[in-house]
Amino acid sequence: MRCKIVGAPVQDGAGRMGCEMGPSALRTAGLAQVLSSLGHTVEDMGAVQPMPARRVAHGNLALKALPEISAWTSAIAAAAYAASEDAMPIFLGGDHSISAGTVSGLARRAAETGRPLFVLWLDAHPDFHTLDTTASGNLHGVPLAYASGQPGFSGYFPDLPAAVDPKRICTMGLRSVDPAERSALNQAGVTVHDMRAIDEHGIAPLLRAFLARVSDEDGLLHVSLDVDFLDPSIAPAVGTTVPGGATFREAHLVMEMLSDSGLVSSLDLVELNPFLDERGRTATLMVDLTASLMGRRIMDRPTRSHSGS
Ligand code: DIR
Ligand code: MN
Ligand code: MN
Ligand code: MN
Repeated sequence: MRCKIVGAPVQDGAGRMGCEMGPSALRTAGLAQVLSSLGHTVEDMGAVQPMPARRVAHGNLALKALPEISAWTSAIAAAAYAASEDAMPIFLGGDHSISAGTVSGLARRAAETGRPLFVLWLDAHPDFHTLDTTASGNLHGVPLAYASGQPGFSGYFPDLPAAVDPKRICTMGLRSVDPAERSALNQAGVTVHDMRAIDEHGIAPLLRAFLARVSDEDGLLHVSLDVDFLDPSIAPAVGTTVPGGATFREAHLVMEMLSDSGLVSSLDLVELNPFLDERGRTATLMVDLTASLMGRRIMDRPTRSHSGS
C-alpha cells in the first residue's frame, strides 16, 4: 500500500493545549518505520498549513476558536482531497476537530469516484454537536455532525462539497453522549454501538456487520481513531479520559479485522496529547494499533514489553 502521512497539529478544538504535539509524538514513536517494515511505501507530507482565520461572530457565545478551526478545516479538507487521489492518507492530529476537514475532503473525493464513503468512528464521544448545541464550545465535539451535513454550519464552516450519509456512519465505544447529541444521532440514523453493546455482544460481530455493509456497497472506509476510545488505563494521554473504554485486545481485534477486510482507505489518529503521556506509552500504543490495521499480526509482532512506562 502507498501511504501518505499528513500532519494536522491542531489544538484549538480541544479544551486544553498539547494536541499540537501529537504528530511529533506519533512520528517519534516510529509510525513511518513501522509502516515501511510492513512493506508499505510511506511518504511524509509534513504539516498542513492553516488558511488565514476570518473573523466570524456566532450566537453561541460558548464557542471557542471558531475562526481558527474553520480555517484549519478548509486547509485540512484540501489536503485530504489531494492526498486521497493516489494513496491511503493517515492523518496525525491534532484534536478531533481535524476530522471536520479530513472527512469532508474524503467525501468530496468519494463523490468524484462514484463510490460511497463509510466512516467508522472509534471514540468515547460521538462528536455530533452542532455549533448551536455544544455547551463546552470545544469544536472537537462537532466534526461528525459537520461532515454528515447536520444543520447550522453554513456561513461558519466551509461549505461542504459532499456530505457523508449519516446512515453510512458507525460509532463504536461511546460512553459519554450529551442529550442533544443523543437525539441528533437517532434522528440522523447513525449506527451507535456504545460500550454496553460491546460488553453484551462482543466487539467482533458488531464490526463484522458494518464491514459487510461497506463491502456490499463497494464503499470506501475512513477510520477515525480517537485516543479516548481506549481505556484510560492503557491510553492516558488524552484530555478527555472516560473510564470503561476499549481494552488492549478489543482495540487490536478491531484493527486486525479492519486489516483482514481490506476495505480501509484512510485513517485519522487523533486527540493524542503528549504532554499527558507517560514516556510515550500512548503514542506507542497508537502506532502499534496502526501496525495491526496495516497488516501486523501477533505471530510476526516483535517481542516487546509495555510494562514499566
Ligand atoms: C463533550 C465532550 N461532548 C463536548 N466531547 C469530546 O465538549 O462537546 N470530548 N469530543 O473529547
Ligand atoms: Mn473525538
Ligand atoms: Mn473522544
Ligand atoms: Mn475529543
